[in-house]
Amino acid sequence: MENTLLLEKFQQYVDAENKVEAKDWMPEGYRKTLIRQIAQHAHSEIVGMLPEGNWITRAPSLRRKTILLAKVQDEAGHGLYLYSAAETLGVNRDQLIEELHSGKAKYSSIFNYPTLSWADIGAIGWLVDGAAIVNQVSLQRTSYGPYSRAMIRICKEESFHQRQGYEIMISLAKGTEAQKKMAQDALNRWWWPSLMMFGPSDKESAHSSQNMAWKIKRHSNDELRQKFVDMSIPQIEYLGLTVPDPDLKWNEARGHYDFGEIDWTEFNEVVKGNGPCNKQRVEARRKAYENGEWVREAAVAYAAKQKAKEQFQAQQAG
Ligand code: BYC
Repeated sequence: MENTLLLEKFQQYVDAENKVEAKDWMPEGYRKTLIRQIAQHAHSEIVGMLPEGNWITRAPSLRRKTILLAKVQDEAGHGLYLYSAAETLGVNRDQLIEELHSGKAKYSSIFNYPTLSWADIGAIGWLVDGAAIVNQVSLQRTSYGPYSRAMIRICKEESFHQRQGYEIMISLAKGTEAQKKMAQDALNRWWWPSLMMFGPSDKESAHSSQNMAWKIKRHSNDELRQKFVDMSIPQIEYLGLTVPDPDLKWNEARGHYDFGEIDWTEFNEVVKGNGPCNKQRVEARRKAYENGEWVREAAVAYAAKQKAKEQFQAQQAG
């Protein structure tokens, strides 16, 4: 049982908009939920490299290829900052990776859908990174210092990702009839899964109320989802594409778009591991990890050699 006084003091500290740092006292629940969320976020960045990585060899021009390569590489970097942020909470990175490979750890549902055409790369940059930014801009103000600082850095890169995706969509939507069709097909397939990225509705969200009280989350899942819809509709109109939602309409009284019901059965199935690509994604990560064994061994051996060399030099000097 945690000391009530400590809990109250912690709450006051967070309420005053102070950042919690790694060495500060924190409630066990705060630590646990942060490890859960940051690890899921790190895994999402790493697994998220796969659907786009699938198109690096087939990008339609050298310019598109170099941009896509840089973007996928950025996602790896985001994963690494986030694993480091999780480690500040006392968890071991190998354990987190093992949980991803065993299927125990979650990662964003969005990465369990296939990339069937080049237009999907545009739709991912525009919608998936776009949804991620809406969520992550809000997380820049999260109460845990290392997570908040990682988010500030990540958001800068994500906004470039979003623009390059939208630029692909503009080229396709303003291109030939066949290209416009590809763009519409990509929007049709990525729209609903992008809305699902924000998580279950506020009524169903298990962690929201405690996480909002601790200021880990600054806005609810539904608030952020609404923001994303409101932001995306004018962008879709500019492209001359159609939103795949017959119930979408502007609500003057609310000052927001109303939109149709998300298929929560599909969302739950994908989160449970039964989406179109879940097995293939985890398998690809597991294989990549096994193939990288020699690199890890070499890095550890090199670090040990350097340390021994430094010790020897220090002895000589002393
Ligand atoms: N998919 O109580 P809730 C990127 C889980 S990657 C799967 O609302 P919470 C990019 C949730 O974890 C960006 N699972 O939870 C990379 C919880 O499960 P557990 C990824 C989901 O934490 C490459 C349960 O459902 N962004 O940018 O309060 C290329 C109940 O949910 C999902 C992040 O990870 C989902 N969509 O809120 C391109 C953002 N939604 O642990 C782009 C950081 C929910 O109880 N994470 N679940 O078993 C968050 O902000 C929050 O964790 C969430 C969920 C809003 C996602």
